[in-house]
Amino acid sequence: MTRENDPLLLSEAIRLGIPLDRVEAFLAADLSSVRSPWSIPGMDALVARLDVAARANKHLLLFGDFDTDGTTATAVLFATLARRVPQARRYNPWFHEGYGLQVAQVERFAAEGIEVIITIDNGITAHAAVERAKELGVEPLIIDHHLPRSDIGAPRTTYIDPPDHVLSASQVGYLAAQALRETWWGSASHDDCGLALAAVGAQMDWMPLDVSENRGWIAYAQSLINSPACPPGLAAIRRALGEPHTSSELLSIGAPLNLGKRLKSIDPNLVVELLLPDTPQARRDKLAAHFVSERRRVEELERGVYDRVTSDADNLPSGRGMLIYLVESPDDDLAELEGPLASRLTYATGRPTLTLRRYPESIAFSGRAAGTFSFASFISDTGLRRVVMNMGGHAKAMGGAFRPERLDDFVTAVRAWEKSTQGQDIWADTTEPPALPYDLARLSPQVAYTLGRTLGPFGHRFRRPTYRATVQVREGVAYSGTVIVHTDTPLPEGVHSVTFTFDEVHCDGEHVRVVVLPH
Ligand SMILES: [Mn+2]
Repeated sequence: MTRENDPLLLSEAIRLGIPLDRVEAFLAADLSSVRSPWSIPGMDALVARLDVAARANKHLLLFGDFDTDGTTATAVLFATLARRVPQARRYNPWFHEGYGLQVAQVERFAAEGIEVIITIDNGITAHAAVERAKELGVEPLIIDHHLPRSDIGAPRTTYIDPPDHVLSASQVGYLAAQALRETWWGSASHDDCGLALAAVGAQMDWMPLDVSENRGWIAYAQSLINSPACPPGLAAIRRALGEPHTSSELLSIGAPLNLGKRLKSIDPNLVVELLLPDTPQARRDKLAAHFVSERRRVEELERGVYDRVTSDADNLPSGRGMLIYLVESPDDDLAELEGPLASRLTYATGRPTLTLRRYPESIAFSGRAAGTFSFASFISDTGLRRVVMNMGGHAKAMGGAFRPERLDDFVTAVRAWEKSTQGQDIWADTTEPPALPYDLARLSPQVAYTLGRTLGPFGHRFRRPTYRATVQVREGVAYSGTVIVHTDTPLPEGVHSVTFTFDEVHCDGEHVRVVVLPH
């Protein structure tokens, strides 16, 4: 049976709104889908400014972020910058410093003799820091993937921020590095190590998988990571995890690289060190072992919170509107709980979710959404901007903070924004979807894998659908036809009609293991 004739795939394609003549391309995306760096507006100007800086031997500093996207982006771009400008420095802020380039940091770097600051995975909303840099004679260059403010636009300096907003910072950083390699050494070809690191950032940063560029990029990276060409930093993480290969998504590798965001005690600069090409093997293994054991500690600490939130979610009325959830942290070393919890609540309810958490000086919020929903108008809303200290992000994931005494004002502003957007397309598919009868027995590995990646944890572009299937449990193993189904709660022996959503799909090309969340 060809892919186009697979009835399951056809029905999915129709449901997802993919034209039938694009179904094959939908499944078969490869590296040829990756855009040319020069197609990104502003790339010429950015590369020209970096070239001038390199020729003048300027002191450059690459300023990243503490999350996986920020650390992989920094590692990818810094490897190229440092090859041409040996005195180049890098800095990824600790979680406690807050997100994005700030005035005080600019002043510190200027005093240390830095002449050019290149931001990556931040900067497009750092207007004050950019202005301060210019006052101090430091040139700010911005490489970002977040949405600029719709009211005041991008800061007044050289920047790239692809306007389609479907790439992670690590991918944009990779493309900038590719343009620089071509300019400095005449090589326009791909760099496998950079592609693989950038793909991990893309998966961890919720980049949409209905975009063939991302599927092609990630599928290629997946095969690289399971080959001897695996970047050494990722190979070290895999050794520490005890995983001989990565079964499907890049998430098990990506999570330990996110520790700068998940634990207050982790320095994200060490994560970048792990990923850089010149780090000695023994040092790499030591860092990887540390990150993997700390990651396990995070999982342990968070388990209680997740259980509570999940059981709360069962009782949350589904319906329209933004879900606002205030979470308590069980441990002071835990940094960002808000984002992962918002993701879970979005999956559980289908509603765009804001998770709030109290810190001593502020209440932080993190937003996640699926389906047609976009945070674009939320991020730029004047009423909300009057209440928050900072706010930024992209269509499906965003964050910010406000002063603790403004909690009521914040909720009021959210509801006012919600009212002002009533009837808009963004709310179209945030209600509970109907359950589809889904014959898993007919699920070919290729189709399962594609659907799992498109609809699963990081395919949030689509509303996660609910499925019904018959599952048979024999000797403790659950099957639906030839597909092994792994559920969070074991099912008793016998035949069951299960309603579920995809959580993960693992596929080695022949066998499929579906991890489902019973609905
Ligand atoms: Mn980031």
